[in-house]
Amino acid sequence: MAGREARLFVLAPSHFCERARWALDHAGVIYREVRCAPGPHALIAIRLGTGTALPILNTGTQVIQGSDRILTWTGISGGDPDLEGRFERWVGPLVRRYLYSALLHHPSSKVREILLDGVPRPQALMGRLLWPLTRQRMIRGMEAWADARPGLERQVEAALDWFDAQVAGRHYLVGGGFGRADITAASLLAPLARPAACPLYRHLSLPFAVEDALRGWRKRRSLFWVERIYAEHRHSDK
Ligand SMILES: N[C@@H](CCC(=O)N[C@@H](CS)C(=O)NCC(=O)O)C(=O)O
Repeated sequence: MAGREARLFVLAPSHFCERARWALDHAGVIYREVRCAPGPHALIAIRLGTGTALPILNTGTQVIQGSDRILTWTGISGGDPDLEGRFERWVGPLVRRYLYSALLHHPSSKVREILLDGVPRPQALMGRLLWPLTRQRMIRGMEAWADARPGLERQVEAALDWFDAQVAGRHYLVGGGFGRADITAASLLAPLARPAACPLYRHLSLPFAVEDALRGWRKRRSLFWVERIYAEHRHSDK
């Protein structure tokens, strides 16, 4: 990577992007975060990688797409492929779908502003113009329909029941030290726990019923664990 600046392409509030960002920070990688607007992000991702999903890390010599691959590239130990796979395929997408089923239908949610936070001005302008279309695509793509929310809430409860059991009596998920499984679980649950290190999640305005659910869940062992792991191990304000 000598002489070339690594760049991490993200969607600002994405928890998969936070997983990659945390891994890079923890591994001490020097990089610049490049925030993309939803909509225009697809062109950037296609140009760099395959498909439209972020995060993508461009090290200067390599392009690595996906938070799992980026974590692997950092070499951080303490992985648990089964648990991380469940987070990647089940818990992460479910948390996202649940929150977007509220945010994309709540006029004062500030979701568009949060998605455009820190995006360079010309691209943010394009993101704003394209927003009605992007919003529809997001709803369709994630099946984040407003009337799906109660069912999704029950599914999130079930996921938290499962993870409550995983963290019972444990400080870390693998062995006696902090590692990649902890980064995976904590980052993908961060939108529910809203730790201080993730200020964007605190700026969203959620409908009362969702705010109420989140308040109740914060007392759970799993989200308490997320808050603690963030407080003890997330030392960057990026
Ligand atoms: N498994 C992937 C998931 C990445 C992902 O779903 N990224 C979302 C943001 S949370 C995204 O870029 N969505 C827009 C798109 O796919 O076009 C990873 O770990 O990176």
